[in-house]
Amino acid sequence: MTTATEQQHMAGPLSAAVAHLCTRLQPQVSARTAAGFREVLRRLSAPLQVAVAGRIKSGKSTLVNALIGRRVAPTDVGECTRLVTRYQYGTVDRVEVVFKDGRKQVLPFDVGGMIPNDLEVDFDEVSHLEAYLTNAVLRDLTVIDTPGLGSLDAASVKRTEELLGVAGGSARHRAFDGTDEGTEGKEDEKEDDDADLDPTSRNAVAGAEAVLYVVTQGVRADDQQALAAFTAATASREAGPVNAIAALNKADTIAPESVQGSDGDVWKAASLIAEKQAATLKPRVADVIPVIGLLAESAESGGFTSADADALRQLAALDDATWETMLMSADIFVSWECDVPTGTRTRLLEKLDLYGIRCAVDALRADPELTAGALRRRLLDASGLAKVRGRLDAVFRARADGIKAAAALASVTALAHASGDAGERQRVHDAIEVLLAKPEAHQLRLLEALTLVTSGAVNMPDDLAEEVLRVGSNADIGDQLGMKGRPQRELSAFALERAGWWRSFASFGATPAQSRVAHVVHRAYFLIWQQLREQAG
Ligand SMILES: Nc1nc2c(ncn2[C@@H]2O[C@H](COP(=O)(O)OP(=O)(O)O)[C@@H](O)[C@H]2O)c(=O)[nH]1
Ligand SMILES: [Mg+2]
Repeated sequence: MTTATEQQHMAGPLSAAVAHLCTRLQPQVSARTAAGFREVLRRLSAPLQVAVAGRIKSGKSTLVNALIGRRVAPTDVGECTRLVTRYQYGTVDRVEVVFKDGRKQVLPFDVGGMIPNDLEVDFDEVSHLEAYLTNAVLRDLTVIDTPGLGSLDAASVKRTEELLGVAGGSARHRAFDGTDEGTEGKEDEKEDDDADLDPTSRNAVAGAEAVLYVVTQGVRADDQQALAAFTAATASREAGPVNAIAALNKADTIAPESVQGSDGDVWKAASLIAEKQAATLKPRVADVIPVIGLLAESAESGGFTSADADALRQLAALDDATWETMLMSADIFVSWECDVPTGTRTRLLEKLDLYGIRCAVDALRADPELTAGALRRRLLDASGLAKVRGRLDAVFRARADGIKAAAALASVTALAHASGDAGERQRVHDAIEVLLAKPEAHQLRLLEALTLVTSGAVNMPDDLAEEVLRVGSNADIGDQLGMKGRPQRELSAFALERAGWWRSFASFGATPAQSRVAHVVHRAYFLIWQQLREQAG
């Protein structure tokens, strides 16, 4: 199983420290646990795994195509939309079907360069698809397309849950507290002691490390259910504002007149709805970003052609009355008497939908000289994709090291738990404690404390929870202290003051669970203070 991604370096010092721990522990644990550690090591050196999750038909695959910059994921119906597909970097474009028994079979792309919509294999035997693409975006991000939790098809839901590590994956949550209650996973123990991973262990290491939730405006009952199920599932793991962001997709389909304060503007309406959703999802998701996945896909993946631009130019020449009538609905747009062939109009609708078509024609009317390339860039701007990319960079890429290291440590603990050997469990626990006591690994403890608080596992008064969130989810000291741009001396004094406050809170007035978090926050402030002092020379 050698892939190009394996040669990649660790995301950073935290990942390297956890990798070192795995390597050191390997000779001291059972063959089965050691096999799990090998898998953890492999994952540590691979790019961050981001799952795109959400209700079926929310536009997940469309967004995946937009992000990768290539129309490769099948959208709408078809067998493959019911499968988990992992898009990762490779030196040659290739798709593999991975069967449940571990067998693999190379799958040709279809004529359009997409993953074929229907597999000519026994669908029930299929575990998932692996797509290797040469796209640069995938060098430090593996994107995982999921069928969606709101799907009515039980098998698709199961596949998604397995990927996210929901099924039986709760052991990961105990990563740092070292408590010892779970015994799940025992049923697999009687099997032979070969190096293969049992399902429990596989589950413990297989989950995605970060999540992009895709939501849409129309919140139906099953939509909310899917989100609730998903949030519950990920809350018991490491998901939190550090590794979960949300996109409000299909912003173009929002009727602005139904949103108070939108002034009839689609983007304003979308932003207002996104804000509301952010309040609902808070604090698990830091931000909800409106986006038009379809426009982004067409503009980014070569779907929008110069022939499309020519057709739009023709439409831009229509008189206002005709044009406004045609834009009233998709049906009218296609059926209205007009020189642009019906087939061409249908194609434009598929690629841009009415909102995108209106955008393009407005742009062409304002500037008839606009080239096809410039028009494509306008559409990309109108899609809002840049903001999603920016957030992915800020939230995931920049913190890949901490996220990956935390997920790996959680897996290591889960593996030791699943072994059912108390001695082994203790050895692993002790080794993790030694690692976490080092100042350079404190970031990991802080991430865990943050997750405990934001998931509600440890209750904190709102203002304190917000402070933990601020300190734990920012990389820059100014941001951590909420005092960006202030003089060093002020930062230093504040860090010291808060360090003292959290220490006394840990000793007096806190519950035992709060106290554990408080100690971590105290130390975080102390380390910040120390760092500021070193910087000051
Ligand atoms: N109007 C509009 N349609 C979209 C948008 N994003 C996706 N779609 C359409 O929604 C349908 C479902 O998209 P798909 O990506 O297959 O959803 P998935 O099931 O979540 O993967 C497809 O017909 C897409 O073209 C969008 O931003 N605007
Ligand atoms: Mg899909």
